[in-house]
Amino acid sequence: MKVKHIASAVLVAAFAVACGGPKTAPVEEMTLKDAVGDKFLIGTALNVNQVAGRDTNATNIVKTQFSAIVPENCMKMEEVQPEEGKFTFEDADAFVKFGEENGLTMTGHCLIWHSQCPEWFCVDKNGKNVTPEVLKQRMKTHITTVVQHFKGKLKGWDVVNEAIIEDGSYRKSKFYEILGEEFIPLAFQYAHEADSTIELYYNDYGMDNPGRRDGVVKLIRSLKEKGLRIDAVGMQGHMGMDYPKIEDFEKSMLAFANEGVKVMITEWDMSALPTASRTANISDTVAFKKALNPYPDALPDSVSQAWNARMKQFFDLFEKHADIVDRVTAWGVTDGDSWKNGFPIRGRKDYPLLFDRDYQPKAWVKEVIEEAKNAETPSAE
Ligand code: 9MR
Repeated sequence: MKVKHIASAVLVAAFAVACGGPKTAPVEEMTLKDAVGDKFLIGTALNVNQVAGRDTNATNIVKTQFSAIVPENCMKMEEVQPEEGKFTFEDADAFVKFGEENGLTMTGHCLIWHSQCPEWFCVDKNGKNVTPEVLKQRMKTHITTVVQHFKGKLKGWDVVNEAIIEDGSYRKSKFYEILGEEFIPLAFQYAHEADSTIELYYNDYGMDNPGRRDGVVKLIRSLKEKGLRIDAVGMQGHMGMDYPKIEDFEKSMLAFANEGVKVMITEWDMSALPTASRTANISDTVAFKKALNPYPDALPDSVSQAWNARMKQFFDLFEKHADIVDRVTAWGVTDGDSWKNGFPIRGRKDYPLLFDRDYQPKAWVKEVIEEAKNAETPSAE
């Protein structure tokens, strides 16, 4: 069942009407989470500055506009177990404290991922791959310790991140090299054994791709056939102005839901810059650099309008499928926080998030709030 978010502004309005107050509800204060209501959780990733309280403008946005949070980095493998047996939960604990103090639903990200995995994890002292038995033991210890540490605090975990590639086959990571396909069911099994109440998710990017879509569908089926728990698929929403196609993204949402899991739009951002390959050479020429970083001062109106329209189209898609979507999470609070400023080319200025560098909501966010206000405001007759 979905968590019912109480729309504070709507409550104020109802109170005013019940007390014989003005008929026009004081809905100016309506925020994004109020506007989304109980359709799905609306979340954001938090970075360590925000977790440490060093960016109060951003944390004020989080407290008022969002109903859910996920740690951008501080629960990843290399952060919580940098050396074997040495667990460090300081930042992650601060994240949880912030979430608890502000009544936010929290997701853990992530238990097993080939990236941001500490170097020691899959190799022995000589740098050789460990045996399957050793890797299983290390996975079990990591997952058990981390899941149990946060028991009762989080709603769910991204158990495995980014393990299927575009042709639907398995990424040839160290985990796959050593354990084969078995590493995924094992990770889900260990997580469930550590906390049988916690929701378990598989999370990946480029989910509009038909090959990856089929691969993930197969994965869900195989986990279910083994009797393992999987509650949702996280569809990372790293987008650009020319990808993904809405229809392809929608097809994947429906394909996953059809397998009996919920869908979460995780890591949502949309680059407003020209799509560049990560192999592009920034040192090429001044003209080349300018072409790839075309808006170092501000986004021109025409680009901003196109960007806002495309974000709104995707948001409308998520609302259209609110029956299968459990959460929509932006990958950062403001444009200045986004990893997209450094990827795939360092030093670009991008504009991919829901709030700008001045902590103001983007036009499409205001539009969503306006639409909700109009739907809630009693008519003035
Ligand atoms: O946003 C994260 C960035 O700060 C880190 O440097 C990066 C390291 O790989 O990870 C970023 O988040 C990633 C997420 O954990 C998994 N999906 C892709 C995200 C963007 O790279």
